[in-house]
Amino acid sequence: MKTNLIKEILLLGLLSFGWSVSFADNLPQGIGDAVVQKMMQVETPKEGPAAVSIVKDPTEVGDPVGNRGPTTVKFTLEAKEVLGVLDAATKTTFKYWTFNGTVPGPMLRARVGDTVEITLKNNKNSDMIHNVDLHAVWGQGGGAALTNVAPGEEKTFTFKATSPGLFVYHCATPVIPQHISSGMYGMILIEPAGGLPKVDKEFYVMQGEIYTEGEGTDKEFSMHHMMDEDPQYVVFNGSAAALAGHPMKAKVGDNVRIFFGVGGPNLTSSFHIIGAIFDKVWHEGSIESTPLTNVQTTMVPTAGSTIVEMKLRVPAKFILVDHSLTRLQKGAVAILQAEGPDQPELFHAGKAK
Ligand SMILES: [Cu+2]
Repeated sequence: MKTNLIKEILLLGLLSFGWSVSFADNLPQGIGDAVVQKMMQVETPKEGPAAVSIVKDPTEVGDPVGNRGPTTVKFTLEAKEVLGVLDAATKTTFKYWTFNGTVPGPMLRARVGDTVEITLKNNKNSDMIHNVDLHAVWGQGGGAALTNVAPGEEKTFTFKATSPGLFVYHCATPVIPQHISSGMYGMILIEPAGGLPKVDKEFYVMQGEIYTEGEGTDKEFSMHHMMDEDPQYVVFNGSAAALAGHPMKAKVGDNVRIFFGVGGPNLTSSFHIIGAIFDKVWHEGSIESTPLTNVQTTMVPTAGSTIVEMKLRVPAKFILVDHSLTRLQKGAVAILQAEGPDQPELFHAGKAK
């Protein structure tokens, strides 16, 4: 956020367009290395005396359902209000409202035909009432009315997973966009019969925007900016540039699947990975549809999702962005790092051989 770091990431991203070079390794000797090193240093979340990291580890994707039949599955979510690190580079904090202490909340996985029992607890230290609306639900409010919980309370409801897909869940307590913006969103994957095909790596990334005011480093929620749909931060997994400092790692040749969703509450994402092409896109998380193939950028609406897959063909630090790139400067950036031998038949410096 308005830091040299973000500017440098943006610069590198643009360099990789304009000069047709990879993110760092093919930059002039020393420049790329220095920037990456700086990025690693600066973006390591520094937990202050009170603020904690709320960043969801993108490798925590839940347990695949595999080939089992329908059963009953039970999930417990806990609403927790925590002072979190909003931007580690500037030591900025924000009072997040979360499911289970992270943004996004946990990725839940069930199978079509499952009976799904959802328990929502509200931590006794909370100030607010919370609830949960899951878009995978056929039922009033997606469960919101049945899960209104005051601090210290818990409530349970049960639904039938009728429809496969990747669905957003979020708090739906008024002012609803404030609860979402403050971090109360996540996704539930309803897998089709037989489960999803195995891939080498799966990742879980969600975009959201945060509306803040205040001159110091302790930012407060801004109703004014939210009503204007004018976010000060746009983030992947809750915190500015957090996933740039902690790359998602894979190897050249790996088939990678990303579960990407938008919590919002207001912005549609133009999801793109700089230096890569999506082999397959299940648009809007519609798992049983025929995927789009060979896609550069895919639109993901607020409270919507996408599933993308690609084989990582070359070593690179691939940069995940919302290609409305001003939002990169507001914090929406992540790195998918593929390690392995160079593939000069696909990509190399200099003239064609
Ligand atoms: Cu809430």
